[in-house]
Amino acid sequence: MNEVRRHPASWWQDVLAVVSFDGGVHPMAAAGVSLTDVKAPVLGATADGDHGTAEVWRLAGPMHSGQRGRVCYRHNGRLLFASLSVAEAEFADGTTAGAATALRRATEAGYREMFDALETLAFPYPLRIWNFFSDINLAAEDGERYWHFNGARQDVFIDLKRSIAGNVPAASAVGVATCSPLTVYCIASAQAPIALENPRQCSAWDYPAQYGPRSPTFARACISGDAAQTLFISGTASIVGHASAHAGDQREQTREIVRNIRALIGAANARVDGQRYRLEHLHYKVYVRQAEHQPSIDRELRQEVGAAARVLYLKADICRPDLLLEIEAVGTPEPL
Ligand code: 3EB
Repeated sequence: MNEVRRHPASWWQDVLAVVSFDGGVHPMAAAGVSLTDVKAPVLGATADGDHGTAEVWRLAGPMHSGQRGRVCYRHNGRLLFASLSVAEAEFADGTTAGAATALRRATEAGYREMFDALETLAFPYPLRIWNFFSDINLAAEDGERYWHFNGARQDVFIDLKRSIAGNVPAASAVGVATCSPLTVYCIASAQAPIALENPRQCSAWDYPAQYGPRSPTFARACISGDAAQTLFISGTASIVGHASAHAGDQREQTREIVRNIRALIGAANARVDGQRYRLEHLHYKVYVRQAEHQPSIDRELRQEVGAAARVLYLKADICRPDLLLEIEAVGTPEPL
């Protein structure tokens, strides 16, 4: 973050968003850019002069910032970044059995506010949504907390007459430390994206009921509908078909994930002219369940993506207990 602080005001004009994962003190609100803070410890980051350990999105400014209820947003007329945090405690009804009910209510409130802001601001299409909440694998009231999150998220999509299969946003949903609020942030557009699925995987909206009574609502990847054709790859796990693969083996899971990401890059390249997205040129974020696995995951990943690729490692829980890591990616196409 020290690197981020050094920039002049002109640099900040082109900053759409900063997401901090290290929990440090960041006196950058002065620059007019609100900071999204996620309580996921950084386990490693590629040395990068501009970004350090934060996630920084830069686009051509000028930017416009504001707040609507809990939602902080900033946009350049083409893309909008929006984020919010909701404390589950706000929705607890006083009984301990409320553990899942409070998460459901917080998720519903958060998603309603988020979509309301996107529609009012005329960026109705979320391209990519990031979700963080605590104790994702914990059993609570007939099912894991992730299942409750899925139910509440899908309820809001249905209620707002949004599609729950096919044209859905790319996403990730991972677990952070106990007592952290639900934090959701997204990148949204005025133009519909091209949603992509992975031929090696069952679509998440078609998962069988063994993974929860309500399916997760996300696409495996999408390409922004504007001229930039930015590729957003959702959190990608070691899942083939609908089944988790290589339980207990983080190296094999990493290799399976790279096969999934290669398949998604293939699907993306089939939708643009030429082989324009390349594994070596994407920016990666890796969620690692057990910190001690990071070095071996990094070795496996580097063999595939190369030493130069930008990779940020965060400690977070993955939504199925048998999954040890999940990898997301973003990239722009090579010039023709
Ligand atoms: C999976 O493929 C792994 O619930 O939004 C990946 C991406 C996963 C997004 C979500 C979950 C989500 O099912 C988990």
